[in-house]
Amino acid sequence: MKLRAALATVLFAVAATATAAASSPAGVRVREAWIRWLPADLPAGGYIVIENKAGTPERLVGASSPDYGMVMLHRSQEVDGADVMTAVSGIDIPAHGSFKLAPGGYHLMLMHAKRAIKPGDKVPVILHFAGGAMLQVDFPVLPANASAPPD
Ligand SMILES: [Cu+2]
Repeated sequence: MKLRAALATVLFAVAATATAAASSPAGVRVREAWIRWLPADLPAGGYIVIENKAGTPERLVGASSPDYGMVMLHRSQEVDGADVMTAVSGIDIPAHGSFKLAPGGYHLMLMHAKRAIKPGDKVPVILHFAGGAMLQVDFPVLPANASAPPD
């Protein structure tokens, strides 16, 4: 048990070092990040507005979090009255533009929580961009009935 905990600490330290070494994407700003918490270990949705102040497009190609075993890029669509989610390989943020991940549309799907996460927590999420740039953002965790970003 002790060895296992020590190993986990070492692995986390390695991951943290790798994140710190990666450059963040020039011109990218984020706001209105939040996670909608759901009970019973259900996957949680992550939402955020990504702004691109640069003159070249950016592409979000993935995300990860030390608090979740897996984070995917998803798109929700209504098909025949049912909410259907599909995985997407990337999300384009146009030059001098922005992209909003929001309920009912594109979102981060956070799965396999590694600790008991509850409303009021903050979850660090690392956004991965094409070309290898990364950006860590703290996502506040809101209750299941929340629909707006905290402000
Ligand atoms: Cu989803």
